[in-house]
Parts: sequence; structure tokens; C-alpha cells
Amino acid sequence: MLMQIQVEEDRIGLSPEILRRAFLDNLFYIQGKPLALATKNDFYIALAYTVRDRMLHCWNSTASTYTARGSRTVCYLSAEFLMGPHLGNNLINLGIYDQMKQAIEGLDLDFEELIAQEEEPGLGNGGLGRLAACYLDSLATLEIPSMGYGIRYEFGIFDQEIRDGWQVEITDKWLRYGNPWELPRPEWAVEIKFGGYTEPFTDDQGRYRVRWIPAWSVKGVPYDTPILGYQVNTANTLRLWKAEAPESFDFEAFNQGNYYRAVQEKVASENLTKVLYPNDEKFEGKQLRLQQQFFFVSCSLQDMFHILERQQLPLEAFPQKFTVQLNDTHPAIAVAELMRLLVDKYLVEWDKAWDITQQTLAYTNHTLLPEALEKWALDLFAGLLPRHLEIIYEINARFLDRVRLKFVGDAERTARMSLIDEQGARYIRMAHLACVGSHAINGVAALHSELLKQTVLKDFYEFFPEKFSNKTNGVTPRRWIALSNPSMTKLITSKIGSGWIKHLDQLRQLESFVGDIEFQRQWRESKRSNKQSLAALVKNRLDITIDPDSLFDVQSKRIHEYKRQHLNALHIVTLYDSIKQNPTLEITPRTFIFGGKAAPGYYMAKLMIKLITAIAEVVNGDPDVRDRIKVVFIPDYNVTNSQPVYPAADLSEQISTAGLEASGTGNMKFAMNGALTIGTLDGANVEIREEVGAENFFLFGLITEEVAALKEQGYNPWDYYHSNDALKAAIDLIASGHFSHGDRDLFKPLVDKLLHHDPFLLLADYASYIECQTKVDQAYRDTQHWTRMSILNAARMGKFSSDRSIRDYCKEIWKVQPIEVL
Ligand code: RUG
Repeated sequence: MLMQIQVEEDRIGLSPEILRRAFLDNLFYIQGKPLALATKNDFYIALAYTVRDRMLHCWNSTASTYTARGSRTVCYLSAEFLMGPHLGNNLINLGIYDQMKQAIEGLDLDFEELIAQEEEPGLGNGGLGRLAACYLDSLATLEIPSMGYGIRYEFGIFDQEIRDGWQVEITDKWLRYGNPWELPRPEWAVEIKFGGYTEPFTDDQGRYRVRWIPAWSVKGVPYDTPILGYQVNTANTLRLWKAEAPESFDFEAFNQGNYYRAVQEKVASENLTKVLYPNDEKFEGKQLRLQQQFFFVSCSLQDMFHILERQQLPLEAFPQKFTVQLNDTHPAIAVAELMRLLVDKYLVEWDKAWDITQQTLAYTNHTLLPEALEKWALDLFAGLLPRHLEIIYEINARFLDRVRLKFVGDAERTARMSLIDEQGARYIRMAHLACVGSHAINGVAALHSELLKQTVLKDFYEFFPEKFSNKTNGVTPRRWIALSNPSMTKLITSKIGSGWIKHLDQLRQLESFVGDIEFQRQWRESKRSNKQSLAALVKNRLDITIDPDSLFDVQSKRIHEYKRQHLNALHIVTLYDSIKQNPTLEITPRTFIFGGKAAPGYYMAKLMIKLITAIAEVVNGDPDVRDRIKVVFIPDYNVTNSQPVYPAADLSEQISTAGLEASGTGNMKFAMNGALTIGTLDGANVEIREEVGAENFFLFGLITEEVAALKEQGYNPWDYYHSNDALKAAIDLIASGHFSHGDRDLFKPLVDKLLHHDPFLLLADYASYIECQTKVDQAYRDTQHWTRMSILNAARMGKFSSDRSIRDYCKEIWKVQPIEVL
């Protein structure tokens, strides 16, 4: 009995002494190592298990509570979850960061070093996957019954190295040393079928039915990770599916002595979830990608049916039990798969099944970029999912009948809205499928949601306007302030208490301290210490010295022409050129910091990285300029590496061509950490500016309507090149080979594209951008005023907590209530 109490205490106790004992126990019994022989990784794993033990209590209580209450559950379906490292975040959410630090340091171990040991699960490309991770944190914190469903990629987003200024991709072996946060659940595996053909038949009751005879199948095995809310007992589940060979697969071949074939099939099955496609906002019609999408969607929907069965609920209860959010069109095949399961497997008649499907599903759109919209070639689709194709045809036929009824004689509209694109080679339009099969459709920022209604989804908006709404993105203040910026967290908490971590609106209370000279000094001190930490990291990793008293001007995000890192580069070249022309020029010393990955097949983005690193080489090596400007490209920008960046920024670059960035979430993380934004009226910048006040935001550039008008009237970049000397000088300098050791060809593709085409209107926005940067320069010199603006930015960011976004989804789309776990 005494023994039991002892074990229990070691698993749940929170004092430094108990934590230390539990840690040593885990080191001994899980890693099988005594202190003296343990590696850093052993220590990390023991630490992770010590934390996980404390979460498991919450996890089990949560599962029991949800089962007992038969709660309505949000199922967030996403091909990407960019979770970032779990350990630090779980310590924050458990409220034991300091106790654990004390426990570990009591053993003469470096706590921060052990935290840094974690290989982050980089199961996403960028904003979309990270948004899903923030939403899981908020769902748990708000005590909403929910599951994240996705894919357990064996290799996540590639690691980026910079060699000779170029991006080199390295396989991300995140599972190499094991993953202490997940629990495999082989008992809940499901079977997923592919290929083959269909045949009609008449069932015993004389009804016409269709049977799918698939050609092959794989097994989906769930791996569950607990997602603990902030200082609540709720721990929800992230369920990621791994593909394995089906149990029965190898018997025949094996028995015939065909060992090789049997093994080959196993390898082929496991390939399915091997690797995340590293593309950001570009659709590539790859068969394996469609397999991945269908695989995780079918696994997840089947899992929901099993839960329904286990809870002995009738099929009709499906939409009451589950509300399923489709994160972009990646899981949009859910429309056809849910219909198939209902009609073919559970024998529900079509109209009833369609009601259930529509009531269950909701769709979030994340982009207006035409190249990102998913459309599957019909042949490819038919080969893999023949039954789903028939179902899509049926949905389409019924839907287009309704369109024809509403818009009589408008054949063009019918063709535009069809689920099948028949303009040339035939394709299935996944966004259309998602719109038709969902009861709610939303964009991710106010401007984006408006543009959706006016452009890509205009016809659908006109057809069912009631389905459309906006849900502006948000980010979790637990990871992006409390964990990433401890010095600011401490300062804010000393003034207004810690309630803001859960209720970010409370940051408004900081406004009453904005004129307080002592508070301003402390604010600056916190920012400076964050800048010093980043400078130390840069020195350590890149051996570049940067001055924490210079203005830290940061653009970190995926590298993409529409995000316009090359506009930022043009500004640096302009400054460099001005200093070279006028060596005594007085400017505010700046450190330009970049970070971000380019999709491996996106040549222009890779060339943009090369341009930035080439400019860095020249600028940082030039004694005339290097004390005034410095350029740094931080390699391998991921969640881990981004965490010290946001708190250290003075200026956040959000400079996409207006109308092209759906929302952005980095913009929110920077402003929350007291950076000022220089930005266009794009995505969530519009709302950030509204919240923080126009006077605390550096606005420049064409607005969406002007972009459209300029393109309409015939945009000619040469006009801008010839009429702006500084612009011409900057472009000519790049073209001259000045940054490429005299090589005039290296940047030619980039320069030519700007001069001849410039689809993202860099040249049109250049003058306005430079003028705005001059204002930034001047503003930074007025230290007190800058500090005021910085405080006000942080104080007014309450709206951009993902808690607010999730509350909006819960109230307006999901109709779910919190359930307290005791
Ligand atoms: O580009 C968008 C961002 O603007 C947005 O903030 C983020 C989350 O909503 O999603 C990004 N996105 C869009 N990533 N992939 C896509 C298209 O599939």
C-alpha cells in the first residue's frame, strides 16, 4: 500500500525534490542508465517521461470525462501539424517550468541544454501547419473536446543547410532517437483500400448498390500524443496515422517462398507516410500525395465511426457527435469518403447520407494563389479511388441541377462551378468539392475572406452566401510569449499579474504604464537582453558579430516571390549603395535578419536565398558599411530556431503584394513581442494595424484594388526602373555581378523577371517602401517614442490569440461547449 502511494507521488508530484527523484527513476528504468553513463539524449528522454507522466493523469481523466459525458468533439483534419518541440511547452502548460529547472540544475545538469536536445516534429511546411498546432493548444486550454487528425510522417520538413550561400536540403530524421511523447495504439488500426474497380449489384432487399473491389490496401496505425491545455486538466489527443503493410499481405507470397515480394510490399506500404511534401502553396499532382490525403482522411473517418460504435450511438448521431474541420483542401476527399462509408458500408440512403456529410464538415481556405488550388487529374484519381470518382460524379450531377435551377440558362456558370474542370484535360476541383460538401466555409483574415467571395469562390458565395464567414487566424501566447520570451513575460506579469497568458485581452492593462519612464526602461532592457541572446546565437552558429544596439529588422517566413524577400534585399542594396556613394551618411545602424526555407523545386526562391547571402557576404565584409548595416541569414528556420527570433525583433517585415498573403501568423508573433510592423495592407496586417493604431504601424505600398487596377491597365516595370535612380542603381548593381564575384549571369533570372514581368509588383512598391523605411530609421532614433509604440503593439494584440480564433470557431461553426475535466 505504502509502495503504491510512493509510486503515485513520484508520477504526479510537482515539487523539485519529487521531480528530481522521478527523473532519476526514469533514467534508470526507462533509459537503463545510471547518472554517470547517461548521454544528453538519455537525460532528455528521462526528462520528457517525467513530464509525460504528469500529463498522463490529465489525459486519462480527460478521456474518461469525455466518454462519460458523450461529448460533441471537434475533429481538426490537417495534413500538417507543425508542433515544434513539446518539452518546454508542456512544462509551461503544467506550470512546472521553474520547479523542473531547479530539479535538474540540482543534479548539475544544464536544463536549457536538455530542452534544446529535442528534435522537433516538423510535420508541416509553414503557416498552415503551425496554425493547426496553435489551434490544438487553444482547444485544450479552452477545455473543448477535440482531436487533431493527421499523418505521422517519418521524415518531416527537410533541414536546411546553407552551403556557398545556397540552400541544401537534408532529410529530417526526427524519429532517429525515438519520440517519448507518442503512444502507438495498434489495437485501433484500420484498413485503407486503394485502386481496383467497382461493380453494381442488387442487394437482398432489391436495392441497386455498388461494390468496390480494391486492388490493394494498407493498414493505418494511430500514434497518439497528448496535448495539454494551459493550467487546466484537459489533455486532448493528436492522432497521427502511420501506414503499415496489412497483416495478411505477405502470407501467400511468403508461403510460396517469395520472400522478396513480401518484403517489397511492406516497403511500398510504409512509403505512404514516409515523407512530408515540402511544398508551400504550390500544388503538384503527385499520386503519392493523393494517397497520403486519402489515407489519413479515411483512417480518421473510420476512427470516428468506431468511436460512435463504442459509445453505442446511432449513425444519425454522427453530426451531433463530430464536427470536422477541413484544414484547406488537403483533406477535402473527406466529402466523398464520408459519403462512401455511409452509403456503401453503413447502407444509409443517399439523401440522408448527404445531410450527415454536410452537417459534419466545414472547410477553411488558406490561399487565393491559383497555383495552390488542388485539382487532381481524373485518370490518376480514377486509378486510385474509382468508387470515390463515381460518388463525386453523383454529387456533381445533383449539385449542378440545383445551380441550373437557380441560374437558369447560365451554362458558363454551371461549367465554372462544376466539380470537374473540363476545359482541357479533365481534373477534379478539390476546393469545389469542399465547398459543396461543407456547411461552413471560411477564410483566415477579414480581407482574405472578402477576396474569397469576390474572386476564387465568387460563384459559390452567390449560390450559398450563408455558408461563408471569416475566422481571423491567431497564435498561442503560451508558446509565442510565455515560452519564447521569458523576460517580457516576467515584466508584464509583474505589472498586471499572469491572467493575460490565458486572456490575452488583459494586455490592454499595459497601456496605463506606457508613459511610465521606469516601465519603459524595463521594457527596453527586456528587448535588449533578447537581442543579446539572439546575437550570441548568431555568433555561435554563424560566427557573425551583430550589435544588439542596432535596429533588428527581421523577415522570417517561407521564401516566396509573393512574400517579396527580394524587395527587402533591394532596400539593403540601396542603403549599401548610398553609404558607398556618401561614406559619412548618417543612418540608424541596422541588422537585417532573414530566415526561411524555399521549396526544393522552386528555383527562384532558392535564388532569392543566394541573393541575400551574397549581399550579406559583401556588406558584412566591407569596412565602410559593416558598422552601419549587417545582413544575417539564419539557416534552418523552424519552430525551435524561430523562438529566440520573435522576442529579439524591433521591426517585422510583412511586405507581401497586397491581396496575396491570406493572413500571416508571423506578423502576429512579432507584434506580440513588441516589434513594430512595416507592412502592406495585406492579410491580417490590416487587422493588426486596426488594433495597434495606424500611428504605431509603418504602412506602405499599393492596396489590393490598386494592384488589380495596375495589372488591368498593363503594368510595365521598366517605367519604374527608368524613373527612379535609386531603384535603377540597386538593380544595376545586382546585375553587374557586384554581389556575385563579377558573375553577371548568376542573378540574371531574378533581375530579368523583375524587369520584364515583375508579377509581384516590387518595382511599383519600391519607392513607397524606401520612403517608409526612412521613416522607420528616424522613428528608431527617438528611443522613448519607439518604446511607447513597442509597448502599445504588444498591449493591443489580444485579438490575435488563437484562443479568440477558437472561440469564434466554437460559437459560429462547431457549436461546441467546454467540458471541464476535474
Ligand atoms: O499562406 C498562408 C498564410 O497566409 C496563412 O497565415 C497560413 C495559415 O492560415 O496559411 C498559409 N498557407 C496557405 N499555407 N499553405 C497554404 C495553401 O495550401
